[in-house]
Amino acid sequence: MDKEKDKTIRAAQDRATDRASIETLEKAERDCVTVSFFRMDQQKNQCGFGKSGVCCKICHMGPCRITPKAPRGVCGADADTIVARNFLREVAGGTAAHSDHGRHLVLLLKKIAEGKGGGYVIKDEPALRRIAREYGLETENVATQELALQLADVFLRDFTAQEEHLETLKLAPVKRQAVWERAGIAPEGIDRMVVESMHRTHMGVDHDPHNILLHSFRTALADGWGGSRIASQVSDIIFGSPSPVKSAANLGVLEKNKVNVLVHGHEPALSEMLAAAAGDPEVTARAKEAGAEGVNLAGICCTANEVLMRHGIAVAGNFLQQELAIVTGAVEMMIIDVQCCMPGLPEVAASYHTEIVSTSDIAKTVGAHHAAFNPDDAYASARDLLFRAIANFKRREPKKVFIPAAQSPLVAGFSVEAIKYMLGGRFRASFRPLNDAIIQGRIRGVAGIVGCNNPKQQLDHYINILTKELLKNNVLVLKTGCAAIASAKSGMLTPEAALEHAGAGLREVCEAIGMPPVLHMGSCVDNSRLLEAATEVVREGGLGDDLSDVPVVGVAPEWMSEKAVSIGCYFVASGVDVVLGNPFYISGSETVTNYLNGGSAEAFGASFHLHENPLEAAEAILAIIDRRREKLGINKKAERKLYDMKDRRELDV
Ligand code: SF4
Ligand code: MSK
Repeated sequence: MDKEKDKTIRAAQDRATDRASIETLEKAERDCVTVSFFRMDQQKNQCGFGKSGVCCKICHMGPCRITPKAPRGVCGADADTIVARNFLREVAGGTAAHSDHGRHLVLLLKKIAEGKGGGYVIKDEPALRRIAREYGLETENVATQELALQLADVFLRDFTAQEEHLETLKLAPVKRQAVWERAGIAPEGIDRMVVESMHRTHMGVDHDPHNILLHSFRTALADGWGGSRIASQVSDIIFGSPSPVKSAANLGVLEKNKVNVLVHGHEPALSEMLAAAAGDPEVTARAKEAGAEGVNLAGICCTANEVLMRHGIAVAGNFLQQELAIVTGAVEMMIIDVQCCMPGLPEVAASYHTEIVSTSDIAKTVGAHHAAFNPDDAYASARDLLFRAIANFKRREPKKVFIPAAQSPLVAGFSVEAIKYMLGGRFRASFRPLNDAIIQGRIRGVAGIVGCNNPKQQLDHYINILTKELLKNNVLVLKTGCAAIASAKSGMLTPEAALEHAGAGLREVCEAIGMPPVLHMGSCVDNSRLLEAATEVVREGGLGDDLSDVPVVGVAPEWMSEKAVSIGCYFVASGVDVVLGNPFYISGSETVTNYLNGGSAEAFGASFHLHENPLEAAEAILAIIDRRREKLGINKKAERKLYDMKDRRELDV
């Protein structure tokens, strides 16, 4: 594309914020390689009907587009029905993705329990027993394998239940469970919710926008409290519960003298084995024979978050950096599993020596080498992939290599258990100190900032501006997914960041505990950990008895995927307001827009709020937090006074 001729084409600095991305974007331009940022330009003037949600192609009398002159589709559906149906289909897509990920892990847990787990074992037995107790299973004198089998069966029933509500819903505050019952949105089996979504949105079925939207929330609950929660819990049982770990993030973690292998996607099963195999002496020896110093394993997107949280493996980048990593010319292999792996990867890789390897039979990519991952012999599969990457090292072309220097140190690994331990120590592990800090006003509230990047926005810009503004205002920030990686790249995931960016109260808490003011809680499915943390706050007491009471807000600043739509919906249905940095495709229906952006508060105590400017978003978030504090009667400035001897005498103590 000719920048001189087309003034709408943005410079690299306008597309990204971090040095590494800017430098590799410039290299992509020099190398004449097309990445998502440039394809975004090619897609300019995106369809207005699609953006407003009024395009329907659910049946073959259509596609129909609603306009003032044609206010109904061929079947008679109006904008409200069409927009609501499209929205529900997005939620169903997101729920299906998270939950199928969870299902794969439950099936692996079952195999381990039956003694057929290949190289996998239960790494975190205390987590198994704790979680089993949460679901009411008897754990005393029950052998590990037996308990794992029973728990796997509980989880599998949550997928297949036809008439019973999800067991996992019982982990929510009792008052919230009653809200769901009252609204008629307590979900039955996860699979049933997704199937019912597809049924209801088939031509000629559910046409009432409110009824459709209620099912959107019901389906999303089957994700957040069901499939995603199960995925996080089973990952902890099999691979170990995360605890604080140091590492680094950004493209600078690639190493010039090593065979660079990137894991990308979401499912941790293979990447866990790759993490183990990367340290195998035979692998290192093979790398040395090939002229490298060893193998450097790093990650992209949420597979990165999974191996970061549990092993401290470095993160090469977030969603929009997946192609930029290849543009460095220094990646021997990118191993992809499911979700968020761009189909454009092989085309970018064709300009370099990188091999893209797909590993899941449900996620093949044209132009990638497919090496189906065999969980029965996972370690061998992992080693074979590393050997293949090593063999590719000789094809690296030094003149095409440019590894940006930028990388930032980070601390990640904040599971709910780890936060409890951090706050209270081994013998008093609890959320009490956090609740007290919120009640006293040292921490004004909590924001969960989650989600992706989107080339419609400048990479990481909104996320980082918003995060800094919230920290300045004493808001503790919890993060997952690519938003967490954005913070990692900008150096916000270190305890030192508190000294620089946090307001006085938050800084005091962070310094006392030695924690970063931004806590990385994991991957996209780990958004369920945010709900778990909020539930712990409710249980601890003093901040209301429902999630809609707690001064907490969810934010999806640069989101792009259907999973984010589902996440937003399960936050709102759980009583947590959600601020979006870019809009849903709903503007074509006032009914749908009004319900999602306000009306839902009547039933759930929370709704969506659209703010495309990060500073306006910060203001809105603080206003929501303050409203909740006001309701709790704790919205007073903390009076903190250090007493001198005169004061003490006056107090007569
Ligand atoms: Fe058109 Fe109705 Fe068919 Fe949709 S379902 S494509 S609005 S006729
Ligand atoms: S990877 S869903 S781009 S957060 Fe979970 Fe990142 Fe969004 Fe994918």
